[in-house]
Amino acid sequence: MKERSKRKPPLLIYTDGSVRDITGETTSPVYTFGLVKPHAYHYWREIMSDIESLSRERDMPLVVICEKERRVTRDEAERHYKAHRERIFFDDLIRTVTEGPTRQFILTGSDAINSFREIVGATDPEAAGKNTIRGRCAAGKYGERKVAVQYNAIHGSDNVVSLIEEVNIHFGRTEVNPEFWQRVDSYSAYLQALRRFNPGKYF
Ligand code: RTP
Ligand code: MG
Repeated sequence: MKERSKRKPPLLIYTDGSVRDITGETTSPVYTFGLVKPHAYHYWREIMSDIESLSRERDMPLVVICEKERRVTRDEAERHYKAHRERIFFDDLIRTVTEGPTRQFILTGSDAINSFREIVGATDPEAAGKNTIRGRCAAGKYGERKVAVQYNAIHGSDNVVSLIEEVNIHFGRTEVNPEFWQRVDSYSAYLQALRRFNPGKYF
């Protein structure tokens, strides 16, 4: 008798960047990307430790698989934030993310993208929950708080499409393990196929 295929059902990537399995159940890659912004760089150790403890408290542990210090170039910042190119705050945003070193990292964990975004908190630190990185930023834990929303301490990929783009901007092939790139590249290839065969329907 023919052995049944043990392959998992295909995942579909939707226009909002979410990933769902064949049953429509939302799932998410096991990796995500984050970056401590220059104004909070001095406090990166506290921030990384808070990410670890906040994720454990929420019962969705996130573990760092790779991290480094790097000053983001203007070109990298513009590609990273290209979705905001037409926004009035774009120049300020590029300036604040390039004005000093950043701490960049890749996390792994179940539903990593969404879990991490939960810990990061709302874009405006004043609106972020107390037990989030941005909420703690508003409370002055990571240095003096500045009024502009650009000073929100941290970035986190918000969906699988931005994850693919961002890790390709910020990390080289030899900087992260092959399993990671294998996963990222398979999502990437799948997205390209979707775009080719279903123009307009998917990313
Ligand atoms: P991020 O990409 O940095 O993780 O932030 P986010 O997803 O929470 O927010 P997003 O809408 O992607 O905005 C990107 C960054 O732009 C700055 N921003 N300024 N002045 C404003 O109204 C404004 N809105 C957004 C913030 O630095 C935000 O992190
Ligand atoms: Mg964003």
